[in-house]
Amino acid sequence: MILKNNLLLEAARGGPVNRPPVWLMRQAGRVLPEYRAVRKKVKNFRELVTTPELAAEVTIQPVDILGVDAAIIFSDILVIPEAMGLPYEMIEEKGPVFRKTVRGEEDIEKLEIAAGDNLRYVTDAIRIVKKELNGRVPLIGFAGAPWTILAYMVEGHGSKTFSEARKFLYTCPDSAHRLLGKIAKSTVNYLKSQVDAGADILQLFDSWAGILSPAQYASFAFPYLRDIGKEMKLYSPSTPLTVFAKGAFFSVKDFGQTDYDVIGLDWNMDIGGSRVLAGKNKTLQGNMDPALLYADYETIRKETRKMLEAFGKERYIANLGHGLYPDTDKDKVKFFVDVIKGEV
Ligand code: 1CP
Repeated sequence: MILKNNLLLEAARGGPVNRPPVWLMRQAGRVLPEYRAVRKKVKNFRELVTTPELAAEVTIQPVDILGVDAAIIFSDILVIPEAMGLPYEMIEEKGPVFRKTVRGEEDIEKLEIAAGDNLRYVTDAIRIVKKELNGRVPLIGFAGAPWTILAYMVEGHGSKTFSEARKFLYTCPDSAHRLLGKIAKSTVNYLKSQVDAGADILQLFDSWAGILSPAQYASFAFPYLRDIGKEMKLYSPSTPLTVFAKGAFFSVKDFGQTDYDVIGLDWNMDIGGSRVLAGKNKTLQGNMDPALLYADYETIRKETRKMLEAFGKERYIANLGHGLYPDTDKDKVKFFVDVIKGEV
């Protein structure tokens, strides 16, 4: 299907664009009253994620309401641990909790390699979204990076330090590699099924990249992401790939040598320096501090224009440096998008 708004894919491939595309991490969610209304109709987060019609509805909301240049499929990175045999619960205001965690070799042995069909509810939602969008904007598919998924599987819940997960890397390195290998295989199966269902571009979220040392990242995180990139490029050369390794400024140069087309930056990273590290053939995505959106309109305009200037028009996708905070004013989110589009 021909896309009416192809800005995101053009920018990802390094083609000419008349302005940078914009979308926002966590654009579907509690900032939108329309999302909260749908969320109220279901028992919990999982029901929303596993009901394709509802997941599709909240995926499209930000395209209609905020005017962003892409939709991202409404799901969570934690559907992979669940498909491998570790179900999660999403506790309101707190985040995910796993009843069972990975403690050692025996637990890893029991985990399954997820195949596309365990996650049919996601691919069904993708098919509905693609049909309903009818080519208006591209659809982003996604998955968590193996290290970030391991962190939740071992720790069992969110954490500022993930010290249990980091302990696991030092105390059971061989088991960690076995687990990472299983997660990576599951992730490739899952991403392939998303492409088959119609995802136009894929993003890997390594949200906890920045808590590893460069050496640990080079051993336990980077190679798995690199290989996922390689496999996905072979599987679908026309599907652009994005990697977002939050906090891992030390990884930008290495990702510049991989099959990823787009490198996501958070607001700790220097824009000019990252361009040099990533190299000419990569597109950068990011990187506004989501806390800017608590400021007054004039400050939002000024800081956003500064960001646009620093990145330049070429090979750039405007976004935040991490997900929107749920208590952000929706009008300010829309204003940020409109400044980028040159409309205000
Ligand atoms: O209904 C609700 O309010 C629950 C909040 C919520 C939402 C809306 C969670 C719980 N997940 C999501 C959806 C989600 N998660 C999307 C949807 C698409 C969109 O961006 O609009 C995406 C891409 C994710 C990915 C995700 N989940 C990441 C990677 C990105 C990031 O934020 O770093 C991570 C780390 C998660 C785990 C997760 N899910 C939810 C929470 C609160 C958390 C973080 C928990 C923690 O602090 O460790």
